[in-house]
Amino acid sequence: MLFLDRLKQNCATYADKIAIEFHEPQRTETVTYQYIEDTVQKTMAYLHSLGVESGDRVALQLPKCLPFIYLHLAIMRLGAITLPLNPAYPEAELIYFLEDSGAKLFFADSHDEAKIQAIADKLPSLETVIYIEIHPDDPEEFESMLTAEVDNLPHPPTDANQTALIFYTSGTTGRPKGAQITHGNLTTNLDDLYSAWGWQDDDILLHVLPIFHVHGLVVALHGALHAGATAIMLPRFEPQLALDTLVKRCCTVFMAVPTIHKRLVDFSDAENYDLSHMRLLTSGSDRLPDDVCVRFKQLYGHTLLERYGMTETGMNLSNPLHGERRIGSVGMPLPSVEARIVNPETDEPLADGDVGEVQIKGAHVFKGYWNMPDKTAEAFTSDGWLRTGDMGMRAADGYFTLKGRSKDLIITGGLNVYPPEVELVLADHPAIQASAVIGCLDDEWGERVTAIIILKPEVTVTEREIIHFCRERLAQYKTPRTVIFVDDFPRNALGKIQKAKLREAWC
Ligand code: MLC
Repeated sequence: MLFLDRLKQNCATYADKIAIEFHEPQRTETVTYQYIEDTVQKTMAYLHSLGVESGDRVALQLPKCLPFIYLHLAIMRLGAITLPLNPAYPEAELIYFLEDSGAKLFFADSHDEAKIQAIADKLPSLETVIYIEIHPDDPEEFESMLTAEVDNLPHPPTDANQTALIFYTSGTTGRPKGAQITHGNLTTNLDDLYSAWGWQDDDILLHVLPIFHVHGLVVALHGALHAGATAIMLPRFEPQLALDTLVKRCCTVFMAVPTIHKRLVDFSDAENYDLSHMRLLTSGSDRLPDDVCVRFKQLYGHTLLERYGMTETGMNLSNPLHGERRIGSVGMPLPSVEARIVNPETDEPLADGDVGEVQIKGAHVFKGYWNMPDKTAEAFTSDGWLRTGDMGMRAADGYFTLKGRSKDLIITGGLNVYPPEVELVLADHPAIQASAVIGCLDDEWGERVTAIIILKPEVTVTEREIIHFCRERLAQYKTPRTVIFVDDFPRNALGKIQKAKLREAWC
């Protein structure tokens, strides 16, 4: 049964049960499964009246809020495609995502109206922008836009291969690519996680992640709705509020990235929180440092369950719910996932214990990048394995361990940054002759985006100016935190910059 059908069924089975409790500083909004079903139907009718049809891309650049969730579910149920966008994207990135996806309809935060109007002439494909006023103290605002007339709605998609979502991922060689996630991909992965993580309808998830990524939207929020469970949502992560809520609301499940777990173990009042009622705390989106895992266990009594996923696939590997959660390992393939380690040059499988590229196969793997057939072809081997770009090894007992990346990807606070995207921006700076962007290890963020720069002769420019230049063109998390000026780069015989040597010298 496709995820959307299962959700509809849950809305009937658990009609009066709380599906989502959305906590704002001023108030908490509580919605039942029946309310979700009713509001999604009304949102479908509203979108339909705006001309949204199957296959259309509808962009959402909204803060974490209930209207985002209603819109997203209604878009998918109309057979259209949700395009979730990080609210941190500045104009230049926004233009690219909207134009590349060909979105006709865009829901934006009313606070961004002036910014979006200023770039309207650069968005020829976009037909309609709807500004939503997100009033934490007036939740009716969005609902008042909806029509009560819900007759004759189109049938939900039945084709598992139909695209449900496009997530833009940072580009390995330049511009970001739109990964198309199908209804079948979502369903397979949710079914896998339901059994692997023992989701139950009496689970209460504490949701602190952003909802414009796979982790927060698909794994956490869809996961709870798919299980008929309750999601308690906080607009953003804040250690004390998260811990208070875990305890007061008797949450059973928590999902986060290593930067968040690090902040929890560093929290000064940690020993005053008893989390013994919880059953599952997971970590993903970046490598969990061993010491954070060990300290978490000492302070909170739980061994974090580390798992491995990516935007293009959802979740691939996971430590077991019962059984050994091996520190430093991302566990074993989920039930419907095939994983292997290969020589990245030849795609030949390697023996257990050898380090090579992790490759993945399964019905959860995305169908391709939006309008980029060449990039899609490059992403797969001739026999259909996805090249993850992550290096790893498999132990004889089946546990996988990640060992870095074959590409120069930087992960900061659980968010991916590909250096070429930042280098492209730096190349536009009039004072810069050449740049190399690397990730330097960082206690809090995992890695810190660092730009090593060669200036043109006889120009001067400060670190601050370079950071400001990038900040205007890139989301905050992609903007270099440190800028280092050098006279030359270490290069190999082919003239390629040796980033490993730069990391050794400057990180
Ligand atoms: C915020 N900042 C970041 C950042 N997030 N910088 C680098 N990397 C990040 N990820 C900036 C802010 O803009 C601010 O900049 C400064 O850091 C301090 O901000 P903050 O208020 O302390 O940050 P906060 O809002 O608390 O956010 C930190 C965080 C958040 C870790 C809670 O980044 C987060 O929720 N990350 C989760 C990301 C995620 O969901 N990833 C999943 C991807 S899916 P300034 O300049 O103003 O000081 C995926 C697949 C899978 O990877 O397997 O899951």
